[in-house]
Amino acid sequence: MKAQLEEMQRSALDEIQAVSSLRDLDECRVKWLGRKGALTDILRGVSSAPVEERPALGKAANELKIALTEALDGRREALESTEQARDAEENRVDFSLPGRRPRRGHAHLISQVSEEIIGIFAELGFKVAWGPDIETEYYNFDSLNTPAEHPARDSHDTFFVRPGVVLRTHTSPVQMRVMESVKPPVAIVAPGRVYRVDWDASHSPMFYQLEGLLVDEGVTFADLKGTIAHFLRRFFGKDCKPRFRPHFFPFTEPSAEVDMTCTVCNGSGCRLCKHSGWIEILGCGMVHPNVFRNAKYDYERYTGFAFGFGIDRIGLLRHSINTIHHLYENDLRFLEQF
Ligand code: 2NM
Repeated sequence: MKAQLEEMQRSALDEIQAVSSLRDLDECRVKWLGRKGALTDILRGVSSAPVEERPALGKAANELKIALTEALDGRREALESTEQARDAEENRVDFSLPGRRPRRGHAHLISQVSEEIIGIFAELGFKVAWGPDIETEYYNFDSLNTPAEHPARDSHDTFFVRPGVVLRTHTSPVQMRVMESVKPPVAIVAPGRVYRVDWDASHSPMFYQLEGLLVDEGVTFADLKGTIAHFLRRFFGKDCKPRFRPHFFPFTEPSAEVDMTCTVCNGSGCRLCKHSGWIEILGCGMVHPNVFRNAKYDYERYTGFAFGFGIDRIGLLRHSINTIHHLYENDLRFLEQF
């Protein structure tokens, strides 16, 4: 029996040393020390051995168990450290490699231009006001002195959501809503999307507009002219001059359209300005008393001016882009240039 134990120890130790992976080592442990393993068999045999041999046999079997356990643990440590070393080698990180640069995005041209315009008016004390894209006919037309039979209210020009509800055709309803909730003095700009049934080379059915409104005691057309002239010079450069032409809008009286000296030829005439030297840029006027009446403003006491223009159009002019559709096609080759 003793000889059998020694023989077993020899072959077990040989086997343990020969094992080359942690998984094989586990199998080896089960084979020798497991519940159905060789050593368990021997320990069971101890009880059936002659009484006088039992203590020595039991001791020898325990020593064998300790020896095998130590050998397995030692082998495990050795295998673990070589596997770690191999792993570290295979997955080595080269800290000298240059990092991967994240692709940096940027604001869309329209966002850039509107932020810049808002900034110029903010310097003059104008606050920004927002309102819903879906508006009632009352806020989009009636409250702004635009009568029921006005051609702009036709379904050929205005998107109707349902009777009495439209996609706003300008941001003036925002200003109407502000006047209803704030007493003068008021100085706001209302930027945002507007919608018109219009789709050709130079029109998109959705585009961006910015409208301004200033109401206080003693506001005159001279204040309007000065404000517009200042804005155009700040945005297009100090050589840019405005020209006011009489016009008509239902919500202002008097009203004007404003041209500015052509950004391409600086007034001498080119294709962009159709050889006139001027480019139409915005509409404006003194707020109509009927609009003030609808807002419950005292139109004997207060006067105000308002203006509006297309943000897209101004962005195109600034960058000499020829069609509005580039702005909405989301072609990165185009957008990345700004
Ligand atoms: C324009 C031209 C002229 C305008 C009028 C108002 C309001 F609400 F005060 F009546 N807001 N914006 C206005 C006036 C807009 O855009 C071409």
